Amino acid sequence: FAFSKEYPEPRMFNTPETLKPEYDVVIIGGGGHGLAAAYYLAKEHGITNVAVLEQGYIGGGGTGRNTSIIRSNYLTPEGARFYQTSVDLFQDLSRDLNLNLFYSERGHFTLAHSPASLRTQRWRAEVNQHLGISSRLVGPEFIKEQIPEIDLSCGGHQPPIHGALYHPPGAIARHDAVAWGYARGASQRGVEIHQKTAVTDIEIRDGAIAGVHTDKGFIKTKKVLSAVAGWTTHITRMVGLRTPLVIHPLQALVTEPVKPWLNAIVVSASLHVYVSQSSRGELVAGASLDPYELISMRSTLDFAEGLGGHMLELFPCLGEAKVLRQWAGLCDMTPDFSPIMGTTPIKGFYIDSGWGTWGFKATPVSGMTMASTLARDEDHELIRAFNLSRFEQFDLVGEKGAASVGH
Ligand code: PYC
Repeated sequence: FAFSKEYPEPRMFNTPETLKPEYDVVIIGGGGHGLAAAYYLAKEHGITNVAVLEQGYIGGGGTGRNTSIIRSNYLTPEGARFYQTSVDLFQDLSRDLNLNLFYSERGHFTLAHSPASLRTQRWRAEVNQHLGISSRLVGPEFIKEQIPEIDLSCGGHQPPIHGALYHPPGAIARHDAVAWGYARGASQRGVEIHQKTAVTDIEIRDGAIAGVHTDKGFIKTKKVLSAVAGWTTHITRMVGLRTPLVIHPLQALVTEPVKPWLNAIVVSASLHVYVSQSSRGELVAGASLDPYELISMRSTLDFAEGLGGHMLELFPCLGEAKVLRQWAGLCDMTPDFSPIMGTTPIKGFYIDSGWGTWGFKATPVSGMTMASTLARDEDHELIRAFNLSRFEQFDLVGEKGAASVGH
């Protein structure tokens, strides 16, 4: 992907020094979701008088901290349709953004270590196939053929691998580049991106959004989108909205880079491991959520030890691999493992949250659907089921295809 003449300097995005007194839309959060919403607002709806406010730097939150897995093998019809639209958008995104996102289709294996788990994976495969999603049950021979380095006996320390749910379109991408690409595309269309700009309060008059207070002054606006993984409850308190969100850290690590050997994305819910090899050669891996509520991005030895042990049970060849770095991100967890998206009881206040452990893969579709929702002031049909109101209507979307969580 060469930079074309159409995309002259600056190489990535404009960084205006000062805020304007008024915008049509203010987006709080310069992660993938906020930037994607800004991009589609400008590209699809011609709404360009938009400010994205980011308290840190773009892509520095959940977008840059996830393990970059993209898949659509979910279990609810609402979730599967939504994430499949995201996979479709991702497949064309490098071309759309004119930036190489290193999108790489790898095939995604969810391992089953017991007959009971195999039954669950078969159920998932049936639901996926019914919804037109490429996904099937495979046996140990197929797994070994595709991933010769795997130890199907798990070293005898864990129940052996009985089979897996195989999802061929499962992919990874360079997550930072997704944020940069959306930022650049939005900026080229007139959106302003203000980093190091914190929102301190939100002004409501007569039940409608009137403006946003920031550490750089007040901005008038009638529409605000909150797209701030980990900080949603901080923002919703400013407008007096209650959500059922609780925040847990999720940790991850990468090893030193090694020659490419692991093609697939491998997930074992029983061993609390998911691992893939990045385009740089690092093994990118993670486990379950930390089991306590906490707003902190510290990482722990406990996590690295536990994950390291389980990775060796699956891949004994990693005995000499060194961990290069580890980190944590913040997850807004919902009780039903589906996101909270769309309009709210406050006129002009929109929410894109509850991204738990499933947010990166939804970046394009959340941007597209939230942009439509803001432009039309009506929930896009793909996100209707995810509206905050489902919690008072007892109409949850129990998503058992979510990863890194205990169901
Ligand atoms: O949804 O595939 C996923 C995932 C993997 C790690 C965290 N979430």
